Amino acid sequence: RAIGVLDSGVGGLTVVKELMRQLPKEEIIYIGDTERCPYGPRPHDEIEAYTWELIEFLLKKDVKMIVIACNTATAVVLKEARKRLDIPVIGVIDPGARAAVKGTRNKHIGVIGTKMTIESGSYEKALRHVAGEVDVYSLACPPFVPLVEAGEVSGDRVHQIVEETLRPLQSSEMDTLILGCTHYPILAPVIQDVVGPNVHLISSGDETALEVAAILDYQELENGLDTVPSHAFYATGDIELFDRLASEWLGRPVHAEK
Ligand code: DGN
Repeated sequence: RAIGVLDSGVGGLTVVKELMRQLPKEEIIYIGDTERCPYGPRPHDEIEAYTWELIEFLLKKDVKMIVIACNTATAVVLKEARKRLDIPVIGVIDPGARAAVKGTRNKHIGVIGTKMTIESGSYEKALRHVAGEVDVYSLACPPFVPLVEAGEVSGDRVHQIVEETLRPLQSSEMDTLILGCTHYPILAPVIQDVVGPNVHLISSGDETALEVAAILDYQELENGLDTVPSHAFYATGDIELFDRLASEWLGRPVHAEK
């Protein structure tokens, strides 16, 4: 049985990439709701309803575990999904917070994400839970997801938008910045350029994949793979655009189904 992964669009592929790297034997079924992306600015109830539709879709595919590879959906649905489903459900917020706490030296941590994620205060809660006293600087970055969904991730215009959006964090003392939206790692080179080399960027994919491996009790490969798992990708919007972005990001050809 496969691991089911969902996101509001292509952002969850940053988690998929880590899953493929750390758990190469596992088959993945991915659904990206590109048609209705972004979720971030939507009302709570709408995000909840849409996320449940994605979960139902994955359950019909008989997945053995669900990874909510979207911070926004994690903030809204994770708790309830854990209660209702009888398979493991993993979110990306706790893993992201853990990775940040491991990485920070001065305990000044920045968090960027969608409006919903930032307003939910989920990262503050998770960070304080793991680390006790920390200084947290949170900022919603609404322009970022549409850039990534459009495949516009480098160049002067993007640099300028990222710089303007991140300006409120300039005066902070953060040494670590959580990319609290799974779309943002795709913009990481530009974000790193803007915040400078002394700020350590955290993507939740790495730590999330570790958690998945622990739950599945995943055994490292000794002699490589006999058979390569066949992954399946689904998107609700433009398939050609999804295939292009997914193939580029994952470094292998992706042919999604509508
Ligand atoms: N990738 C989603 C997240 O991590 O929050 C957000 C994308 C969106 O719908 N705005």
